[in-house]
Parts: sequence; C-alpha cells; structure tokens
Amino acid sequence: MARPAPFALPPVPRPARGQEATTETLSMTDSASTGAAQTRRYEDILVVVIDHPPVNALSAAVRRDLSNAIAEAQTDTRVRAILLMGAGKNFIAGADIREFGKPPQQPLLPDLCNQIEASAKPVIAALHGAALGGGLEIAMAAHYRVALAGAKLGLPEVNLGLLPGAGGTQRAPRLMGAQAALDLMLTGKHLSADAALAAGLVDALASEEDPLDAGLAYTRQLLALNAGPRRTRDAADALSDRQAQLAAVDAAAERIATTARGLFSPARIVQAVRAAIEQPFDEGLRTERALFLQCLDSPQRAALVHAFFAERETAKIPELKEARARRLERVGIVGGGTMGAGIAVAVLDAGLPVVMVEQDDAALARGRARVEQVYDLLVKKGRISSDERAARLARFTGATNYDALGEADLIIEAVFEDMAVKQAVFAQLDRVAKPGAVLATNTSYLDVNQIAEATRGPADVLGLHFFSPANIMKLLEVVVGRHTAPDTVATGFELARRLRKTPVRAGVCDGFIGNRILAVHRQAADMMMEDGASPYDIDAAVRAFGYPMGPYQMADLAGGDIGWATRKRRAATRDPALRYVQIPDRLCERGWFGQKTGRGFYLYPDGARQGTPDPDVLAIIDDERRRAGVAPRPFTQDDILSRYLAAMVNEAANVLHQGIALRPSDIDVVFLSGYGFPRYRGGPMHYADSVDLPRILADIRGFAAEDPAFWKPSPLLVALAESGRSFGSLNAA
Ligand code: 3H9
Repeated sequence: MARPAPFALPPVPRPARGQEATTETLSMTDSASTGAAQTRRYEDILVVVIDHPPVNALSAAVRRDLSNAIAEAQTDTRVRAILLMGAGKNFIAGADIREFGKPPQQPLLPDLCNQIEASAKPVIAALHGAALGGGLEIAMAAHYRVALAGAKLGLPEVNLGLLPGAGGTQRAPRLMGAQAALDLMLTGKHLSADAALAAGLVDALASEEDPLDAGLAYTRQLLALNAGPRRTRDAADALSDRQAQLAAVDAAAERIATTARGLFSPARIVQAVRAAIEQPFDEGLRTERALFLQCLDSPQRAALVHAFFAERETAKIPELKEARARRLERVGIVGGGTMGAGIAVAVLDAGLPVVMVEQDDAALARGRARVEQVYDLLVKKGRISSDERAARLARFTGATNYDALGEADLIIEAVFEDMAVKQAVFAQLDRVAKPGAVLATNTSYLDVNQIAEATRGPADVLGLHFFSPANIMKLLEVVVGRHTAPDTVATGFELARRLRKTPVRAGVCDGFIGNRILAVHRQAADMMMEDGASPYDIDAAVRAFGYPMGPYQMADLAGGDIGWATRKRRAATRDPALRYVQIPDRLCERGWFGQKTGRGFYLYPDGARQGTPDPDVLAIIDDERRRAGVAPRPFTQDDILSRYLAAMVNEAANVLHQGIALRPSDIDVVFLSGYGFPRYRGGPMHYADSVDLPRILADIRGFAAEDPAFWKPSPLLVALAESGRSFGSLNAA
C-alpha cells in the first residue's frame, strides 16, 4: 500500500560534484569531541555523519551528539536543511543492543526521534547499508528519505524480543499502512531500496553510490522546491481507511496466535499498531513506550539478545588468532547419500565447484539425482529460476575414482558411519589429495583422531559435522582433533562463512557437543518412558517448552535405525551400572524405524508426515515395564521437563568442563541452531542460569536417590552452584 507523498518529488539528478566548494567544518559542542556524530556544513546544508563503528548503533554518545547537532542547527542561520547519514558501510543498525538491561541514559531514543521530527528546518536521511530498528526509526522521524541501492531497511526488533520503541510502531503505519508495517515488524525481514520505495517508506532512490553525494543532491532538490519540514506524525493518507486498517490488525492478531507460539513481543507489536490507528499520535507513543518497556523487561528479550551475541561469538576461537584459512576454491565430497548430496548442494549454493566421488556409476547416479531433486524442488517452489538451477549444477561433477579429487582444496567425507569404512576412505584421500588439502570427516560421533591416523598428515584432518538437511541447517560443528593444525581449523571456519553457516568449535569425544548431550537427555526420556510416561506425554511436554517437536518425533524423523546402530556399537563398552532401556530396540527389531517405514513411535499411515499415537507401541512399552520389573507411575509435564532439562544441563556442564566446548554460549548456539531448542529461552546454558543453578543441582541430587549411576552431578555444575556463579560468568571470562 504505497502512500502518495504529500507533494510530488522529482527524480534525483546525478550529483553535481564540486558544488560543495564552500565546505566549512563547524565547531562542535564539547560532546562532539567523541566524534560519534560529526557535523560539516556544505553551503546551507548541515551534514551530520553518524560515526560509531562497527555498525553505527545508537549508543548514548551517538544519541547525545546527534541531539546536540540538531539543536545547534535550529539556531544557526547559515543552515537551511539537515542531512543525516552514516559513516562506513551502514546508515544505522539500530539501538545499541549492548545497552539493554543497563540504566537508560539521556537522551532516550524516542525523545531524539521526536526532536528530529520537530525540527523547524527540513531533516533528510540518506540511507545506505543497514537502516534497521532504531536506525529506521530515526529515518522515519526525519522529514524526507532517500535510499541508495543495496540499502536494507527493516524493523527487526521482534528477533530480539522487542518492538520498535522509538516511534516506529506509530510512524511506520502512517507511512506504509498497517498491513505492510505489521509485516515488516512481525517478520523482522529487510526491504530493499526498491521495495521500500514501493511501500512508501522512502521518497526517492538515489543513483549515486556515495551517501553524501546522494544526500546532498536530494537535499538541494528539496531546497530548490522550498520544501519545509514534512512530519510523519501528521501523515494521514495511509491510515485514512480506518476499517481496512483495523481489519489488517485483526488479521495479524489472528495469524500470530499460531505463528508466534510462545513469543511475547508479537502480540505487543500488534497492540501498538492498533494504537497507531485508534489513538492520537502522542497517546500512541505513550502506548508504544509502555509496551516496549514490558518487552524490555521480559526474560525473552534477555534470551534473544543473548542468542544474537552468542551466534557472533562462536567465530572467536584461538586458532583464528594465529592462523589464516588455506586456499578454498574447489571442494571434493566422498559419498552421495543424503548427507553427501546435502553438503554438495550447500557448497554449490555458495558458488564453489564440487567433485563428488562414489564407488560405482549407479551410486554416483543416485547421488547426482539427490542433488538434482533438491534443485528441482527449489525451481518448483519458485525459489530459483531454471537458469540458476543449471548454473549451480554446471559446477557439479561426479567421478568413481578417487584421483578426481586431486585438485580439491577441501575434501569432505560423508560415507557410512563406521570406523573401518572411514579409515579406508581416509587412506585413499591421503594417497590422492594434493599437499595442503584439508581432509574433513562428516562423522556425527566417531573419533576424529582415530580417523586421522589413517593418513600421514593428521594436521590436515578435522571434523565438519553438518546437520541434516545439510543445505538448510545452519549449524556446523568444526571438530578439532589432537593434531589438527590451526590453519586447518581456520579453513573449516572459512567454509562455514562461505556457506553462511554458524560454525561452533568442538573437541573430540563421542558425539562432540550436540549429539553427546542429546544422547544423555534422550536417555533420561527413555527412563521416564519405562517408568510410566508415554512417548506422547514426553513429546507434548517438550513441545510445550517450545521445541517444534519432541524427542520421539525427532527420532522417527531421523530414522530409528541410526540410533540403533550407535547403541549396538556402544554395547560392548557401555557402563554396566547404567540402566539400559530396551524399548527403542524392540521397535527397531520389528523394522519400525519411523516415518520412512510408516511406523516408529508413531504411526504414519499412507506416508503421512504427522504421526498418530500407536496403541501397539504402548503395549510394547507395557511389556518392557513388566520385563524390567518397573511399576509405572504418573509424570506431570513439570516432572518430565525438569528431568529432561536437568540431564541436558548436567551433560553440557561436563562438555564444558572437559573443554569439548569453548564457552557456554557455544553450547547454546549448538542447541538453538541444530536441535530446535526454543530461541526465546536462549539455549540450555542461558536457560539454566535463568532457572538458577542451585535449583537444578538440587533436582539432580534428588533424582540421584533413585539412580545414582545416571544422575551424577557434573563437577562444574557443583562448583558454579556452590559458589553462586552462573554459566554466563564463564562466557565473559
Ligand atoms: C532497536 O533498535 C530498538 C529500538 O526500536 C527502540 C529503542 C528504544 N548494537 O552481525 P555482524 C555488532 S533494537 C550493538 O557480525 P554483519 C555485532 O555484535 C536493534 N552491536 O555484521 C558485531 O560485533 P562483534 C535493532 C551491534 O555485517 C558487529 O556489530 N537492530 C548491533 O554480518 C558486526 O555485526 C537489529 O536488530 C547493535 N544494534 O551484519 C540489527 N548490531 O564484531 C542487528 C550489530 O564484536 N544487527 N552489532 O562481534 C544486524 O542485523 C547485523 O549486525 C547487521 C550487520 C545486518 C547490521
């Protein structure tokens, strides 16, 4: 719903370079010495450059300098217009997220936006790079907006558990209409410059590449038209059809009831936009402020901000301080199964060529077909064009001979999960790989050191544990072996960057970070199942916590045979003191491997994707209880969750204690991006801190009374809980 501008704005001409002949640097107030917002006058235009690396976030210093610059310009008779722009790659990426939770400092962002809007002289914002959150709110408070190609405009506060709290919920609907504004705020998605123009969010597109040129040219044009301040608060057109606007709000309220399950801020966003329609502007701002403060205080905001920073921390690893990635231009993949094909697609999508090696022509044809199937589906869904499909597949070649891998800079092995098979592959890779090539195994559990022993250069070997489907899942565990060289590790991280994945450094152990911890809390779930909870009760409890699916739904999706093979492998070394629940084996013995076989813990009649509870499974569980001599007892949802999560947190503490993970926040990222842990709870470590560690420790000690072999408190958990510290304190360390 594009809003016509109150008066037509002619297209922006090319910049008249050299017009800025009378450039004069203005003296700044004391606060300007911080340099967070520098001012320069170009004839009668005051240019205010927000300069606060890395992304010009609106810290207290930026707000103060900006406010001073606007105030000074009001009384400076030489200034007819004020141009706002960002230094570096972005306009402004939003409020300074690091300030949330600290005492607020003046001037507050909403007040600054109001000050900008109230300016008696026209304020123009030239937008390039990120104009997000509070950055876009500043722009909407300005009187005119020009966007450069490549600008990204958005109100992504919802991703941080917030709502746009500096007038964004009141100004965006006045510019774009309620529906488009709600869409922007509820999805957090970014709009391109073109889309923002079409939506009414900006007034003009610039053809210049430089924001200063673009902003000056546009401002001069406005001055030539004698354009005065044009305040968004007074814009009425987009909201004129009140009934239609309220209908859009009602529709959004209905939609989020299902799509934003468990989230706090979306409903507040909808409420605030309703206020934009129903209340006068200043009252609407007060409503927005009250709702914003509710969000700011919510534990979800703290968890989501934690997740934001945690994801950016994972790439800060010791190896990257001492080494750089090796050359990474050609990738080889051994194995064309589901994982191999998924990895191939991920690499092709990143623009790199792939050579896939399979043992014979038939297996290679199947591998290629899997890759093609993914692209066929993307074309069918309209995500890529058939030309794009052809271009990506043109980078794919196949071979049945290892020699074809001789040119590869990185070779990823994705064959059957068996040590002897993997070692045989690595012996071949050792033979054909060029010197300096990085050799990676996509194993989910196996010992990377032992795999590396099959080569003469274990410094070149690491684990790259992708998650299925590998072209979609963001997580990549980069497993560092005993001899892995720092530049090999750096190459793993570089691959993740190119593939736009989230890399997490892991040490070697059975299952690394994610699968090792998963195995333990899945064991806790199995014990509850034998003790009286049905798999359906357990799944329901885990879903109620916020996971998209429970552990038995996940097992059915992944295929029960995979876990069964692992259990058989571990049988010989399993601690005899540990209880072993045989129910999953009973299902596997019947060939009930989950969705792919039509039944597992659930029934999937006629290829259904959604399972239904199976009375036969409940009967098998009853038989197993009798066999094990267990008298079933009831479990409430809280009982289930406290055991499930305590087992997860305890094993995570062991993983940290043993140095398998570098920091607690890395474990959070693994569970958020690979295992469906609800993001608004921040990950298991953040969640444990929010529950309180002594309480979790007390739970574990209580459960240990029944089963001391399983419920052994982790030494790290004990140390933290007894010294009043949190996992979070180790992140900062
Ligand atoms: C808001 O605005 C609330 C208001 O409505 C109301 C207030 C009253 N603050 O992502 P990158 C850091 S809420 C502080 O790796 P890229 C980031 O941690 C805000 N720091 O780069 C990293 O630091 P380090 C709404 C920030 O090029 C570095 O910058 N805005 C902020 O891939 C580089 O970041 C958002 O939610 C910030 N706002 O992507 C936008 N943003 O190097 C959040 C980034 O120490 N930001 N940092 O690890 C983004 O989406 C991306 O950072 C951006 C750049 C697209 C801008």
